[in-house]
Amino acid sequence: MTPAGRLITLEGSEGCGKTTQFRLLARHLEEAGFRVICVREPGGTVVGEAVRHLLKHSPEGRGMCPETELLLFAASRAELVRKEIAPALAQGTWVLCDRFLDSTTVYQGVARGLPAEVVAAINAFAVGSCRPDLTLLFDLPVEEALARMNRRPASGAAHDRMEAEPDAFYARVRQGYLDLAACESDRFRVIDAAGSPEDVFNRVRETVAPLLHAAAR
Ligand code: T5A
Repeated sequence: MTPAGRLITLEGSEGCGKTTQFRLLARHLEEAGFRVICVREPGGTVVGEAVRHLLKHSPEGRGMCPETELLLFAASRAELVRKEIAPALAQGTWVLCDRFLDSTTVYQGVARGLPAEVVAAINAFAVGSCRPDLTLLFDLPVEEALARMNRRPASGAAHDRMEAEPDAFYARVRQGYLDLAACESDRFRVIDAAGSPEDVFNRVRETVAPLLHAAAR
């Protein structure tokens, strides 16, 4: 029987550098001999990319209510799990996912203030039995993360709907993640995201080493 793959999710506030680390980690896993697919949320499927556009960029998405936002993120995730993540894991492929259900717990639950039990129930419906084996939380002070976001190359510099919140929103996101990581410390590893991309990746490499060694045995 093919050993199941592993699902590693990367989380953190905007500008924390997780997408940069996501690419470095994918290369590291491939060099270590693992089959890997990389997906992102919202998105990663035809339906999911259309939902992403509506959530982030489309003028029609402006002013949507938090409940709608929650359901759209969950819809994108339900599609991604069934079309990409679960089939890949079943074939022994490792899956790296740039954001997953913890983003909803923190952004829509903690930061937008939707009831935690509703968010948990919708998350559970969206993912079924598909849960991350490991979640890397990239933690950075809000001011530094926003400064990185503002230094992005011109092509990506325009702020989308989700990036136009007041600083207090991102402070709630940061604290929400740290609280969640403390509650689910078996699954979460908090990575200090300060320093150069290489410095941060050295921390990532050390953090994932036990999972890689266990899988290679
Ligand atoms: N969302 C998502 C919800 O509200 N609920 C949900 O359920 C889900 C799934 C997604 C948005 O949707 C929200 C959260 C988000 O608002 P997205 O476009 O996918 O939006 O954006 P983010 O995931 O937020 O990603 P970003 O690209 O904004 O930030 P990253 O991935 O944290 O950072 P990265 O790697 O792109 O780096 C940002 C900039 O910093 C530089 C990079 O070169 C880049 O310019 N950088 C560094 N600079 C200095 N030192 C380092 N170590 C650096 N690392 C990267």
